[in-house]
Amino acid sequence: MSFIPDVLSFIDGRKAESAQDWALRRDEILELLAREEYGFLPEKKPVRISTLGKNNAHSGGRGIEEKLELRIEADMGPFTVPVTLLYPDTPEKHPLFLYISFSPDIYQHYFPAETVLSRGYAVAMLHYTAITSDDGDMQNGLAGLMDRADDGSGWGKISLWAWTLSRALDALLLRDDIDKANIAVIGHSRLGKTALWCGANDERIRFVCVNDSGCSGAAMERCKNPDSETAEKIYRRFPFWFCENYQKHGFDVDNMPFDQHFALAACCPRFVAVHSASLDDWADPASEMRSCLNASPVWKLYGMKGLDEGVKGSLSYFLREGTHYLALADWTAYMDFIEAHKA
Ligand code: GTR
Repeated sequence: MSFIPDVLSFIDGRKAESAQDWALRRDEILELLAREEYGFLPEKKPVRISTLGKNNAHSGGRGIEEKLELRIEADMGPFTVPVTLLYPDTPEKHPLFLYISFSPDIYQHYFPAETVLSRGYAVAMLHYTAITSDDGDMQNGLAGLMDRADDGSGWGKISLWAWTLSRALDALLLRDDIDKANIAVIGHSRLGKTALWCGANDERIRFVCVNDSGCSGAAMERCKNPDSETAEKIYRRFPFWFCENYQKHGFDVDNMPFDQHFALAACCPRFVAVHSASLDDWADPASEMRSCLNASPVWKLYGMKGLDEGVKGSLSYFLREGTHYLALADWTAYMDFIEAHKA
């Protein structure tokens, strides 16, 4: 069993003992994860959003679908990203899911539109490769228009996708039909890693829904199931998801100054739901749960419950039967979690 870095211990050895201490320790953790794993997020940029079209009869008239265009003033010129906004055709403000999606189409197997609408939620969907391609082309899409540090700590693609979700939120929060206190972010697999990193950084997001995110997501990198993905394996196949500094850690996991429970803890004192699938050995459910347990002490500084005190904690873990997937059962459990902790 290798040494597990303590989420509460500052780099200088002091221990966070209060909510005030945690705010500082959280900054340290975000800096560490940015510099050593995902790469630093770009600075905030101005955005504008416009409506291109509207369908008032989504899901048999239950929902309204708006086709939006998010315009980001990137370092080297403007860039536009399509956003699909779906919301119930009812007068009250809607809690919002920021959903980073594998598909450009809102009609897709990972998204149960009618169920989500019937529970009163709005969903803003961004298609991840409309932001930048899922490969090592650092000139594609938005990536080609953003400055990037060349010292090994420049943003990887996960950081750029996560950052764009926050820019979409900048614009969406200006609408008066969104319940600003109840914003969630959700993503599956590589986009679960993205949702986690976005939620860790963006304090406007109250609920961080991390689906089957595995390696470099919710799963601890130390002591993994040998059949699962490790930092070394992921860096060999997908170096562009990360910053270059991550490579050295992949080959020396036992000595990394962090592990993935740091990313979960960085969401505290907000709310995190980690989901795994029982047959998803590659993501390693046991390591995803261990990470929740290791992050839990942080919530106690706020008088909140972590995972160790039951599923109604502010950090929750859910194991769905089945394979790697973002299922209706996952969405339902995320919405139950949100309803238990709504502002
Ligand atoms: C796999 C990758 C995982 C996971 C998955 C996905 O190939 O090894 O880390 O992200 O892709 O995103 O579907």
